[in-house]
Amino acid sequence: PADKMTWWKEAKFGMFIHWGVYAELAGRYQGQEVPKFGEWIMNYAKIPVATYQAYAKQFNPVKYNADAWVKAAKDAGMKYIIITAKHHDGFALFDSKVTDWDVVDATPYGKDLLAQLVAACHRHGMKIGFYYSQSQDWHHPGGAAGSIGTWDKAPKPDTAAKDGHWDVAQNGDYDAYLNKIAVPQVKELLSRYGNIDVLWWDTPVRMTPERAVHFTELLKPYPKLITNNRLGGGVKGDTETPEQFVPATGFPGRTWETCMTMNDTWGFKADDHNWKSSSFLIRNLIDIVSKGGNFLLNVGPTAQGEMPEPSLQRLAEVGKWVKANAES
Ligand code: JFZ
Repeated sequence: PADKMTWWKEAKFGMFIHWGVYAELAGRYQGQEVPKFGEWIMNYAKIPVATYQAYAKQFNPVKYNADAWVKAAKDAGMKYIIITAKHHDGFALFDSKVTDWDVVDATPYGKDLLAQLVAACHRHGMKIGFYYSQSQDWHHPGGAAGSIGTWDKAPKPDTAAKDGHWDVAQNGDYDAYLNKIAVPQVKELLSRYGNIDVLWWDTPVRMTPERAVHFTELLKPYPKLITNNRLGGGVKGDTETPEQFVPATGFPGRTWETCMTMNDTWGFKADDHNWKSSSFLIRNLIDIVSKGGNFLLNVGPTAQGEMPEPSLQRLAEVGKWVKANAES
């Protein structure tokens, strides 16, 4: 329906959450800090699938409290949350029936993390969306087997890797991966938890119109679902997604959302202390909203299930400003 964007445009401010097994590594591998994004550590450090998988046995976020997360977002003035249901490492934060590479089957924690967050959002009137990495999956065979992929051009010479994969376990057929993992998982995500407001695709590598249609078919029963522009295969989606910057003039006539991290990583890194100031984040929010966009601000929780203290502090400070200046 034409008015499905109404709540989204009024929302203006949302929380991005990048969370998964990479939080257990916290940006370090074999005693070394691995540069750049924490959620990319498996790829950057060329960690074999089996080695990475073993970290899940330690992933036990017993301090996770979905109500507390929703409250932190709400107090910041945020109206929606987008959480990584599955990032590029292929690890599902929900109880997927098509793989054991998920929080219920592969970790001592053993409970569906998304179910708790969706329930808390529904309880507190917070909109909820799922980020889903449809094209990149470094765990499931075929999901990393890029021959024309653009995300990894530096394979290790001593493995069977082509660009895009570094472990023979990642060999396989991309279409088989899409059919066996990605498409069924998106179906699970949309059908299982009651109303889901947003589906946030990412890195549309090797997506063609023929492949994308398998996903767009799944969305048809959910006419109010909002999707971003990163499915690929020529699918426009509902929102533009400038990343880490505010477009000078916005995107006149289009709905758009700047996503940004508070430091230099999306997933938790113990060694990233390069936090943006609260006043910067507030000015950024004003800048974006004045140009008609939304601000999706990221938090990367720890493997114990807590939001880092510097993130909570910034959320509280931004919320104080919102409460005093921007809420009627
Ligand atoms: C992607 C992911 O690879 C990353 O881990 C994170 O989830 C982020 C939100 O999205 O990274 C991107 C995607 C798009 C651009 C840059 C990084 N871009 O358009 O410049």
